[in-house]
Parts: sequence; C-alpha cells; structure tokens
Amino acid sequence: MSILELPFMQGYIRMATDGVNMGWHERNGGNLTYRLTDDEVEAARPYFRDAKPWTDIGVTVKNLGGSYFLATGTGKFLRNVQLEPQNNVCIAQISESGDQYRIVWGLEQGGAPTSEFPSHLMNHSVKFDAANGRHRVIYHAHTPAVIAMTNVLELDDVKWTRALWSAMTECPVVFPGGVGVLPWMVCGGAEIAKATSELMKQYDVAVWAFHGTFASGESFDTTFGLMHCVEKAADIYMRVQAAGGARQTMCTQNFIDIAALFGLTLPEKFLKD
Ligand code: 2HA
Ligand code: ZN
Repeated sequence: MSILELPFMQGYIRMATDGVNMGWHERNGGNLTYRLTDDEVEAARPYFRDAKPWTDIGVTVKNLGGSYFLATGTGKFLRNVQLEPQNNVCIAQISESGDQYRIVWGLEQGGAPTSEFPSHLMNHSVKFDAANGRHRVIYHAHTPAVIAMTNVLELDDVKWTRALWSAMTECPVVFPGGVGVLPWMVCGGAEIAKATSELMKQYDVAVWAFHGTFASGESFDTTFGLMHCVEKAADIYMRVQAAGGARQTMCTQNFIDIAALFGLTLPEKFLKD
C-alpha cells in the first residue's frame, strides 16, 4: 500500500490528467486543490514525513484552521502529476490560526503550493461557510473557449450567465446559480483571491477575463463536470458567433420550465429577456 493508492489521491490524479487531456493545462497552467476529510487525513498520516517549516499564506482562513489540502505545486506541470505525484503535488496542513501552512507530504524535490494558493484557500473558506462544509474541490483551468469569449462578450454576470445557459439546455441545471465574471487582474495575489471569493459567495464558477475559469464543487466528478459544462457552453457560444450569430435562442420561459422540472430556483436577475 502506498499513499498514491488512496482513493482521494487517485481521484485527484485522474482529474488533473483529464484536465490535461482536455487541453486546459498548457505548461504549468491551472491548479487543483482538495480539502481532505478527517478519515482521509488519518489514512494518509502514516505517509507524512517531517513537516516543512510553517509559512505565511498571505491571507487568513480562520474557518479552515487545522485542515489538510492536497495541492498542485507552483510551477509544476499538471501533465506530470500522473507520472510523479510525489514531486508535483503536496499535502499542506493549515495552522490553527488559519494564516500559515506547512507541507507534510509531497514536493519531494522541493517547491511550494500553487501560486494561486491564496485564491484557492480564500475560496475554500467562503465555500466552507456558504455550502456548510460540503465543497471540497477548487479547480482553476485555462479553458480556451471561455478565454476567447472574454474577448467578445461584455464582462457582466447577467450577460454571461444568459449566454452560457442559452448555449445548451443542461447549463441551468448544472450551474443554476449562474456564473460571475472578473475583469482582468494580476494573477496569483491577494487581490484576485479577494475578488474571486466575493463572487464565490453566490456562484460556483468565476470567469477570469483573458485568463481562465475558477470552479468550486463537492467532489472531483462534479467539479470537473462543472468546468467541462461551462467550457463546452462557451465553445458552443463561440461557434454560433463564428457562424454569424444566433438567429433564434432559448428564452426566459424555457429556463423557468427547466427549473420547474428539476426543482431549481434560478436567481431573478437572470430571468429577464
Ligand atoms: O498555475 O494558472 O494562474 C499557474 C496558473 C496561474
Ligand atoms: Zn491560471
């Protein structure tokens, strides 16, 4: 038995590899973090080695104090995660005060968690409260159709949600809360972390203009599926634009009918033609 055989590790590796196969992770693009359950921490603990020194996160995530995260290493290529997980990802423990972390496993050739660790942790923190601890996965990917779309559609939550919902009938079912959109911002810092986590109070998806997509979910399957659905809808939107624009499209009543069928509540602000 090795730590690499534990189901959460297998799920993480599979998701990273699936994202690479989708073409979302050129070079060191994108990153993935997962908050371990208490049982998973106990299963992994025998493989922990001498912890690295405590390091400032740069933000404070009080409600995540004592949690453990499986995280991509900064500068690491997601395509290498499958081949050498121990050198490309790490498990980081958050201090009880929520302002520091230390590596307890992985990155055996050195390194630190993803440059987007502050963003990931702030979003885990917001989602921990917003979803009563159910959300465990935060995923950032360089999704080409979404990035292309940030060049053509006004960077507005309502315009984007309507455009994506209208692209494909499944969309309002998969992300009934809609999507939030951020203007271009410097990546990797506390500012983009704060702005994204503001959006994540109401959305499970945030679009970063000219950069990519940020998604939060309960499991590897649902979070990957969410990213996939948003990117596919953006791709359909861009194909329609390339074909000269929509001649007909779904309307508000269609969304209301879908919501009724699936027992969903769609925010009012997205229900205006
Ligand atoms: O991990 O994607 O946003 C590299 C990035 C930074
Ligand atoms: Zn990125």
